[in-house]
Amino acid sequence: MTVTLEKSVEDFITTPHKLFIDGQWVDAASGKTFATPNPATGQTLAHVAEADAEDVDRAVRAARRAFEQGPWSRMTASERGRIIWRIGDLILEHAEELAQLEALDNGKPVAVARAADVPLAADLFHYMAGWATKIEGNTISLSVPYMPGAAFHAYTLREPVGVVGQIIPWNFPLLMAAWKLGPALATGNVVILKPAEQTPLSALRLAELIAEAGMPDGVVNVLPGYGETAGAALAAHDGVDKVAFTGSTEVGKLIVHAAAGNLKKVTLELGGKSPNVVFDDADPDIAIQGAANAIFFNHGQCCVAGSRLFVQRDRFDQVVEGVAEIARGIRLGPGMEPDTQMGPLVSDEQLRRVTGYLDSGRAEGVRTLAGGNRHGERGYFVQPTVLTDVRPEMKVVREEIFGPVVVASPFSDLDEIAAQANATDFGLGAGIWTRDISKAHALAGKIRAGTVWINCYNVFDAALPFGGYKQSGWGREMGHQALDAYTEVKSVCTQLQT
Ligand code: TXE
Repeated sequence: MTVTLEKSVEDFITTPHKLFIDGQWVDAASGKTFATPNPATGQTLAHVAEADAEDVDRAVRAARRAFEQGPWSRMTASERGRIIWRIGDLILEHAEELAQLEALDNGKPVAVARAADVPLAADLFHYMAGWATKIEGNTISLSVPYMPGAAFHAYTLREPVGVVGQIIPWNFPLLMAAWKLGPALATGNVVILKPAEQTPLSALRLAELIAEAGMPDGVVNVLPGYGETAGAALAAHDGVDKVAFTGSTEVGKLIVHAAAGNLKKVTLELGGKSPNVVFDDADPDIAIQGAANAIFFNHGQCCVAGSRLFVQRDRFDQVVEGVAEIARGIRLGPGMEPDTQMGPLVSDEQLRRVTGYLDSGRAEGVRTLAGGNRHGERGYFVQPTVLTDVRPEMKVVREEIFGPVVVASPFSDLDEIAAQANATDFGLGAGIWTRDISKAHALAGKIRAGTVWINCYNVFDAALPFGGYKQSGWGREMGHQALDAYTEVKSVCTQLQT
């Protein structure tokens, strides 16, 4: 049985998909389009206009006009906040349609998109709408040593950075668009958003909703296209003041190089190899379910996936076997089937990448407790996989796999596990499972990662900052911390003539 496709989804998929520039739907300057496949079947779902450097240039000019001369630049903060709030409302009004688009284009189960992606995206806009009226500077008292007796009135202003390029990945297409757009708009910036080439559809539908919410032309521009062309042009463009990127660490480094031309501001949310630590005093049932959820949620295609499972020695066999049992029982299928628990990976490329890691693990001598192979021959499915007998130098232990594959190792005590947890180039997330609060917080303090979950995992909230230490990135998304990356601080200093 398949979920009945909403009429609006059918209509949307079959209409031509163009670029959204300056409030208009336009063809790519080159006239080119690209196909976005349904990962459950490998068949083409839709053709989408393919942006290139020339389109990026057009969008940057439109965004600059909107920033400097358009109604957006004259709007009060509360008017801006109301539009952003309305975007959140429209996402909820079209929740089923957006969930189905995500399931079709990305492959995730529609139930997951309904429960997580869509409401989280709406929440993000609602949360950020509230911040629009709360962007404040400070007053500062000065005591300038070489100007004795002089009196000053000094204050800071928080101003938008300007034209922002945002490049997002395919694992949570709508939600990543929300994470990026929300804080940028709340602080008065204008945006050129490039969705991932694998999953452009929900961002295009979001652009329609943003226009319906009353957003002035040119404030949000959406340019589907490839990374090496449209993405690279956006990251390098001299008319762009800031670039915000979520994706691989490898491309993150290219973004930094590209941004150096005009020293645009850069924020990065990159890969991870997050440790998930189960102590022997943890409730085993809760920890087993938690460890499985940490790696298998979204098919392991989460930058924060709990992909390195560490279990204290006495409980190792029990916990790891428990996770393997869950893995063996997960129902794989197309995202649009209601009882699917895990869908396909997003693309043929990801299928090859993940199965390549499984081959490399086998060649290096790992033991496969569950899964270990591609599932079926149609679509991009991979079996949920649990690997043991791993060594720190193995590729499957060091590198981000970005699929439903966890490597499990035993540990003895807190000092040992802190060192093991930190033995990675990444620092995005971590999990700790224990009933001992002192131990939990002691370890939380030692782990070099942007988020530490205790007795839970994959808990996201618009108010909770998210981002990486080390090679997992620069800056934070969500929470009020996200606003810092989208504002410049201006100091204004007046000498009082008294
Ligand atoms: O990522 P890319 P890919 C990791 C994960 C995955 C691997 C490869 O390990 O297996 O990356 O995935 C755009 N200039 N993550 O190849 O290439 C691209 O079009 C500017 C972790 O899909 O980094 C897309 O919009 N932009 C991650 C975005 O970058 C470029 C989420 C991400 O694509 C570009 C996704 C370039 N030169 C993958 N090249 C996370 N942190 O959540 C590509 N892009």
